[in-house]
Amino acid sequence: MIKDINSFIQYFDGIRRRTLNFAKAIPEDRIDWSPHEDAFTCGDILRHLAAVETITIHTVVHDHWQTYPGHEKCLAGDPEEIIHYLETNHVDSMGMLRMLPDAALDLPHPDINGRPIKAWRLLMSVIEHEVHHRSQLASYLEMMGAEPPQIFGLGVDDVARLSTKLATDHSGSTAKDGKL
Ligand code: NI
Repeated sequence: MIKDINSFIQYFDGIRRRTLNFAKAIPEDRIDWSPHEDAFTCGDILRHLAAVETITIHTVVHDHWQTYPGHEKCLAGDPEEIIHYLETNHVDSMGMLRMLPDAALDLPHPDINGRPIKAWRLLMSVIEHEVHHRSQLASYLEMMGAEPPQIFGLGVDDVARLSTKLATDHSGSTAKDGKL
């Protein structure tokens, strides 16, 4: 459970920074690429993230939903514009959110189906939504033959090597201390 607004904003800032790393990995001439004609393009995915952030944070701040602003190319077309669009939407949304007291996290608001949901859960749904679409973008990058970034700068080989080192260090120290 999220207990204060600033912790959420810091958490979301990290999530968004990593989303932008994926956005920057899209080759410039593939921004309108999609795996089939009914699917989101890369650009659509990124504009959709900005749209969902905007309307959900608006709901948490103002207790009612705005109309979905769309994800069409006319909103931001080339990669640089799209990144700017995401960044400015995020700054505006987090600016509004920062005005709320921490106690607002426990207040109920309507979810997108009109059922009550606490603000902190609505905020976490923005994160889950973003991670879902970031993974979609990673799949797109693989499909088009581009290299998706490592999420925390680590490949699976690094995780295996580092975890082995920590596991070994840990077993050494517990044996020395005589504790489990
Ligand atoms: Ni979505």
